[in-house]
Amino acid sequence: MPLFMLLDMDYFFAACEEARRPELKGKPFVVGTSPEKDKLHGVVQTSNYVARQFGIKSGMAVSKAVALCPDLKYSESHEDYYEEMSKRVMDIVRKYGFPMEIMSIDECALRLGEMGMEAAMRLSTEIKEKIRNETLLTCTIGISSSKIYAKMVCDSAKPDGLQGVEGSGIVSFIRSKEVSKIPGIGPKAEEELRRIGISKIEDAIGKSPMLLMDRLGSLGTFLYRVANGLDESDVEENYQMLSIGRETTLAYPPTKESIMEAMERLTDQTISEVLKKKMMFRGVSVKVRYTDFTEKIRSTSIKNYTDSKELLAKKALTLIEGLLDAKPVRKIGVRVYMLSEASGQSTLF
Ligand code: TTP
Ligand code: MG
Repeated sequence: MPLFMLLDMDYFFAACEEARRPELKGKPFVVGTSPEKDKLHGVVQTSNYVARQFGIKSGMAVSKAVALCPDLKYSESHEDYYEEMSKRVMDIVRKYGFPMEIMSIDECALRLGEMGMEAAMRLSTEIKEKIRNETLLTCTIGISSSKIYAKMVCDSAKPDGLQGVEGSGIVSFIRSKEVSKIPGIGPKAEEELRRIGISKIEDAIGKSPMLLMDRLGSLGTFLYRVANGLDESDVEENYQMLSIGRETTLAYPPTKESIMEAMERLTDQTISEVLKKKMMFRGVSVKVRYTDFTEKIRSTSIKNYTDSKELLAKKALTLIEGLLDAKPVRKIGVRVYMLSEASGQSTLF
């Protein structure tokens, strides 16, 4: 059975600040959205594990966090620096050469294949050490038989953890957890499920897929599969090493028009770069970062190599359509991959 690895950085933004300001280590500490002098108006982006002991959480008003912990240290957010640290971490992981999906600024998944649990654990130990040595940051790694199961294992091994759960053990590992521990099951779905008597994952085991689908649509089918140990979620390779693309941060609040304008600009810039490098591409991907820093990437492939701006624009717009309604968007990116030299001879993949 193939294995999957999910790696998520521990208290990422706060850990990045601690890495360059060691005096913060061991003290309760948050990174928030407002400037230092106006911190009480901000929202907590993340907190270190000392601050979490006071009940402080991401998304909480900083004023409330300070009320919970009067000695709380605060830093305003430095997004460019976290991006840079993220890139360093992702580059370390990518060099191992496994099919890789970057899931957010601090999280990625690898398809390890049929290597066996022992080798997967050894590899994970090595990756954790390398990241710690090169960036001073810790992460947690979960290994299991699908991407979703690996994520759930990772979540419960935090912080600075490493855990593997083989295929046969995954149902007993997840069954006593709340349904909200399944990535994708949010507060609305949780409420809907409570109404039919499901609050823990085990409550969903054996429930008819029809009933779950009736209540939650495709999310119901997903829950049925996850709860019964049938999930096969795979790594969706994105942002390959050999790729060309551009990203931009949008003015707040973004409008449909400003997003479309930015998309046109990014498409133009990407194609100029493709033409300058005398390349053609078959893969197109689009990335959206929401204001809460979660990210989504959608990719598609084209049958034949191309350098057409119109085709790129059409594919990129179709991909981004599905990503705009969920939450306010902060940043978007367009990227092409599966590159080939325009002479048509040598393929780089
Ligand atoms: P997470 O991985 O969810 O959280 P974390 O890395 O801070 O802590 P953990 O050890 O539990 O993984 O998110 C990654 C970064 O994204 C986080 O450091 C800050 C940012 N973020 C926000 O800005 N707002 C939010 O609501 C959340 C959840 C995260
Ligand atoms: Mg994290």
